[in-house]
Amino acid sequence: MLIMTVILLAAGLNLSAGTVKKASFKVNGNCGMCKTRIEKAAKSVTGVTTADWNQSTKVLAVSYNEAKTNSDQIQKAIAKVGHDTEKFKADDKTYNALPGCCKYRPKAK
Ligand SMILES: [Cu+2]
Repeated sequence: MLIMTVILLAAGLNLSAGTVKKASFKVNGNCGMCKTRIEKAAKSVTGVTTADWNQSTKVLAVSYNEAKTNSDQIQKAIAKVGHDTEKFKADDKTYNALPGCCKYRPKAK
């Protein structure tokens, strides 16, 4: 009986531990400050273990615990700090508050 309980417990723990998933998607930005901001926002999401934004390709590579978060949640967190991603746009107010060097959208005439 005790052994059964231990086995069930172990199986349960295994499920909740989840598996690590990797994803990469485009995130708009310009400079080193953007890189810091983007990676910080991604890593602030619970379950994200690594985040690396490539300044020349604009691609963010992340790895995260599938049981805790997903690609959409990470992209939303990044849009929230002012950076447009493949699926989510930053709101204009947040975007306009970014430092000049970080403004990646084409200027409206
Ligand atoms: Cu920047």
